[in-house]
Amino acid sequence: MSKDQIELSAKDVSAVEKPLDRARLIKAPENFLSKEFISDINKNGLDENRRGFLRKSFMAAAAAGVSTGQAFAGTMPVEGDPAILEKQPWQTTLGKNVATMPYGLPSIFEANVVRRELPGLTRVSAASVAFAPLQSLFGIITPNGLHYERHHQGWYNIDPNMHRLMINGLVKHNRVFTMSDLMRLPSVSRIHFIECGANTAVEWGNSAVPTVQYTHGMLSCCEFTGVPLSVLLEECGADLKKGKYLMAEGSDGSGENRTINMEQIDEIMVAWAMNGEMLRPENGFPLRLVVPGVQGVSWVKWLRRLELGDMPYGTKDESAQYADLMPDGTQRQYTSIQECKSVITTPSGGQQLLDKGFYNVSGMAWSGRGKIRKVDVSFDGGNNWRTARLETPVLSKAITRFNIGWSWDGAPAIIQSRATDETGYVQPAIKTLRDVRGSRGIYHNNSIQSWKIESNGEVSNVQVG
Ligand SMILES: Nc1nc2c(c(=O)[nH]1)N[C@H]1C(S)=C(S)[C@@H](COP(=O)(O)O)O[C@H]1N2
Ligand SMILES: [Mo]
Repeated sequence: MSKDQIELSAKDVSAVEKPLDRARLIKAPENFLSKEFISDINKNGLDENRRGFLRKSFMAAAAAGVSTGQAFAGTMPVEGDPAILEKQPWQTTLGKNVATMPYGLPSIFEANVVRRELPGLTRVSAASVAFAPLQSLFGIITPNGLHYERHHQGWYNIDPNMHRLMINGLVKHNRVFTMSDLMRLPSVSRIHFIECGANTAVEWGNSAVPTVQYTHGMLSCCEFTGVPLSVLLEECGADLKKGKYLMAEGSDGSGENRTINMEQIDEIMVAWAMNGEMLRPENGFPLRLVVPGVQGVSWVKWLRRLELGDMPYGTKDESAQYADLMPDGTQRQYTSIQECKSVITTPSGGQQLLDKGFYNVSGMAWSGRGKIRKVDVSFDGGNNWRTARLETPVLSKAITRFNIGWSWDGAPAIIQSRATDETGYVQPAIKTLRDVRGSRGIYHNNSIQSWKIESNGEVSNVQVG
């Protein structure tokens, strides 16, 4: 069994702590909204015109003397509310000095928003996975401290002065670059997602884990800065006629040698920065490969060597891991592109809707083949679909944020999202994927995720169709 194989039992699942990221699900009063209005939102969404309509109905209700203290997304002032009437310490004392926190940290009230290891997934020595808390993220950028982590042999604090990148193979001149050499070259900055090929592997089983952090949290999206691979290869006089494959090697104990198909060369970068600062040690400081659209394992961290060759290298790591064992017994290897996928992150498993009424349903969509064209959302287990609003920017091979208004009537519901990318490819149902892949593979699951909402508002992980 490979290190990435994920095994879960019922016992493990109950041991998984439920993240209490519930405060984000704002209790929205319902009596203010008419039945017709709710059904209109659910059918047609909430656009600018309807927001105007909403304001008008609010004023009409006020004029009619109807109890309207309850605004659309807020609550009625409570008589004697200390949060309004009493002065708080932050109004009556001095604040902290500027330099008390030279490197800024999140509010202490965000202490629950952390990367988590999956109980039940065995940690093999220093090899490990920590999942990003997708349920607590906004927009499309993953903050550096919450980027997921996947190490085959732990992470290191590498001294950048002692770090070298060697380029050899089918090149005129073998070259060695120091970090200072690299950072003098023309650089580019691009926003891209990275997703482990084993992301959502647990869902090949039977909705084994409770939260989106564990179902989809081997996913992040950042702005990377570095030098395009093409610039480096030109420096070395690469033979791009013969050199069709690149072997990337990391400085860690695992080496993580991977063959990369040179068809992707235009977009590949050798990067040192992530979201405006140097890479974090756990994400490859001082240098990592960025291979947009391709599964995380090819994004070799602590990058020390690139070799240009005329055949796939077939290294130990790539023959054993991230290859899909197909029903006919063959292995689908070098399946590197991460196909179009999406997931609703709010509301999602482990959260609870506090009351009936309006909610902003929000999620992420991405495709290794380009831009997201469309995301449809179903609130009835896939019978009816409405198109969600895509937030800008919609970038190629990056996460796209989608939002859609929904008014929950208090009845049990199953919510799902289904993304389509610019090639026209549509994210499949789990059954469709199983019919092709069988039950022996664990990687590359891009199927539709379903969340069940109970009548008490609790949200859990289920599989439908
Ligand atoms: N050198 C090296 N590179 C590596 C790995 C590793 O263990 N060693 N893990 C790979 C895997 S499997 C993934 S999914 C990504 C994870 O990147 P992250 O830890 O920055 O999220 O890095 C890849 N690059
Ligand atoms: Mo991975």
